[in-house]
Amino acid sequence: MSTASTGVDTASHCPYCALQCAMTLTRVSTPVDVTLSVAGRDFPTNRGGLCKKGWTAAEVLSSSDRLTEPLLRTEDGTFRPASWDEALDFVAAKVHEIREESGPDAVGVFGGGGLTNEKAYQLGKFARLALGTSRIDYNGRFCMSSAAAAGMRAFGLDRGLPFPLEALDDADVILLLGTNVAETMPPFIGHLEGVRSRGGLIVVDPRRTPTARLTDDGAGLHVQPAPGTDLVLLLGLAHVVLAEGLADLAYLEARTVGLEKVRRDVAAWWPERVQSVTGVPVATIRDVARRLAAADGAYVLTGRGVEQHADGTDTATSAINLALLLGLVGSDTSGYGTLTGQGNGQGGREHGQKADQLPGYRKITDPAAREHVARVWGVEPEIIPGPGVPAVELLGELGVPGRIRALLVHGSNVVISAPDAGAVRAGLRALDLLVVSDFFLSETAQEAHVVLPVPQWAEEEGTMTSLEGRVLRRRRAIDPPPGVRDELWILSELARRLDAPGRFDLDAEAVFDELCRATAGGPADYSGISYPLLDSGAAVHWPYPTGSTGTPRLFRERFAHDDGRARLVSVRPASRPEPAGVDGTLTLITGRLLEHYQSGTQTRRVAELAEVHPHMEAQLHPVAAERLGLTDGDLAELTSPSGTVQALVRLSPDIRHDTVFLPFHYPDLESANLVTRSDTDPISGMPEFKRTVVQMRLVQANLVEARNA
Ligand SMILES: Nc1nc2c(c(=O)[nH]1)N[C@H]1C(S)=C(S)[C@@H](COP(=O)(O)OP(=O)(O)OC[C@H]3O[C@@H](n4cnc5c(=O)[nH]c(N)nc54)[C@H](O)[C@@H]3O)O[C@H]1N2
Ligand SMILES: Nc1nc2c(c(=O)[nH]1)N[C@H]1C(S)=C(S)[C@@H](COP(=O)(O)OP(=O)(O)OC[C@H]3O[C@@H](n4cnc5c(=O)[nH]c(N)nc54)[C@H](O)[C@@H]3O)O[C@H]1N2
Ligand code: SF4
Ligand SMILES: [Mo]
Repeated sequence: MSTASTGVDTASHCPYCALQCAMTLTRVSTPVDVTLSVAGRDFPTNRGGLCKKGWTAAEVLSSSDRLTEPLLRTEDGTFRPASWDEALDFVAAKVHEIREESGPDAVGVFGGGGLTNEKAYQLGKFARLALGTSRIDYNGRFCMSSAAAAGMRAFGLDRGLPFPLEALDDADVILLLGTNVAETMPPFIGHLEGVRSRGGLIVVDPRRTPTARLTDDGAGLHVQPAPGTDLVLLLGLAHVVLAEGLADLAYLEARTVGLEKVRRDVAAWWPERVQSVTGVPVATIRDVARRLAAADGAYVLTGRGVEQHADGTDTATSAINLALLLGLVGSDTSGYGTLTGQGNGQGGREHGQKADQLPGYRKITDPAAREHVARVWGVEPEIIPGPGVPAVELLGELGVPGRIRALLVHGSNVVISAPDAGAVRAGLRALDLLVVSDFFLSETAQEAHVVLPVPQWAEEEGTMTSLEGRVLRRRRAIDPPPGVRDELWILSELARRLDAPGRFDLDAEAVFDELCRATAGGPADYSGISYPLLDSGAAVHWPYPTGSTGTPRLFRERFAHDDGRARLVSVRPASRPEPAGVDGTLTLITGRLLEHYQSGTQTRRVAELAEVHPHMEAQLHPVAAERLGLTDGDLAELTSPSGTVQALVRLSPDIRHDTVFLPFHYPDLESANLVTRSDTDPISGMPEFKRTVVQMRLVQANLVEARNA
């Protein structure tokens, strides 16, 4: 492990989202300590820009409540500090006992899309070899799973953006479906300036978000459908494209299969019918379809707003179908993509922390994949377990007799971020062993029997794969606090104590080299990549087989299916539960605020970010508020069959009358996931985060005034 030296600038990337803005980290030494300062660094994605979270990221390193020693739960329910040996011996003994009594699947692993490629890879290997469990999945299931499943079935490959972000600069039309990039990836909007100047930005969101407002003054169009109706809207757009002869028939003939079935599906969705379901006017539906078809360069991009639904895979599929009908995918000037969310949401879904997956985006059920990976791991293929279950199902098995008795969590705060969070917390409490590795006592760590303190982003080496499939170096710029140990070390020490077969290297570069070998020949092939290549500054986009120069643009000549063709997949709207609006109910949608990241473990600890929205606020239209007898500043509660959550009422004309919005970044009574349900998409396992029917009622009038008085 190298020791950071004073006065040296380190080139790295932001710890948070998948835009992975480039940063320069500079060590600042004072008589009492050494800290880092952050500056934006010129890079094709962020062009020197950072958002507030990036600017303040270094503060989280020196936060006073960093964990610096392992914690063990005592008989009376509190924590006491322990040595690493004691903590790891305890975990290994308990895991061993549970495995002996209940079999290897009684021990589960929950990973995260924020982990480096090296850690994600090692976690998957650890689960299969050291624990022998099939029960591993990760928070990317809550994030990218629907778009990934849709991409796999349409193109045979899932890379969020199959083109570099800079390509958007020259677009004439960009259709943004369910994403609020102005708050979730602020420097991204630099890439929308060109399309706005040409009047071609189209934003589809039930809320008039800061992103939707970028369409004002002739820059484009904001389309405001009822939540959860995007599938129908997209069928309507495809209907107009086919009915008006706007489809690229030569492209469809040469590069796709499945047109006839999709033609039949969309025939039933004429614009008037689509308007009655979505609320989007017929003229707008026709206008959007015609603009997309007429553009020289057109892009269709999806975000969580359309993907986090029980029909998220089909909705993403219908966005892909639209892009294929228009001949956009694989062109040099147009495209389709999904905006990956977490810092390593892309790499995190390639290297084996997913229940059904081996490194290189290989299928765990594929005998050839098992054979290849087993060879790299130095084991027999038979000892690699089969597929496990997706995240929500895995969390549903916690503490259930005959199912999961122990869980290891690396890089997720499920007590806040999983759907039906009350039930998840109860599941964690029913476990015989919960081990959480984190750098803070997150709400999930608070439930643990053992907490293991790990370094943060600027204290360790590794790689991340950004939203454009570009592999980036994360570099160590400062030493971690004494007492913390990195996850490669933790996994290696546990593997040793559990007598695991195979090697568990401590050094990130050695793990990366092994990862590259494990991915050779797989869909996400990293075999030609190395730390020296990344350190040279080369733009490295996977697939990057040995001897190649990488693939900034995918699908130019062929798609990844055996016949080289993309699939138009037939999708039909399922019959859905009654929409909100009856009996005074509202549709709750959940999402993000600019200032907070995910479960808020990190950003709630930065004063400058926390003070902007100290409490959860429910965005509500004045018309809905009047109907419910609520006004601005009231404390209200929202209730669903899952539970109840409290929020301050914030009146806003920027949301539909039938809809209420909550951010999910807060703990305790303000945790939005207390009311979301654990229903999932049958294909991807994605929870329905963006469509919960709720009742809303007053708890206390004028709380804000009362607080300020
Ligand atoms: N500030 C901040 N930035 C982040 C994150 C963060 O936590 N905070 N997290 C990162 C991660 S992991 C992710 S996944 C991304 C997510 O990035 P986004 O997808 O941009 O984020 P969300 O706020 O979840 O949802 C986007 C929009 O979807 C809309 N929406 C809700 N329901 C529907 C619907 O039915 N149809 C349509 N068309 N729209 C709908 C919401 O109103 C919201 O404005 O952000 C990344 N960046
Ligand atoms: N209602 C609702 N719920 C949602 C969503 C929504 O839109 N609405 N969005 C979903 C989405 S898209 C996502 S991605 C999830 C994210 O939700 P979570 O999975 O909870 O993500 P984070 O808050 O990033 O949690 C990361 C935790 O790991 C810690 N951590 C960070 N880096 C590391 C590391 O390298 N190692 C270890 N061991 N720990 C680390 C952090 O301190 C934090 O406690 O939330 C999902 N939940
Ligand atoms: S946009 Fe994302 S990567 Fe860039 S500074 Fe903000 S949080 Fe970090
Ligand atoms: Mo995400």
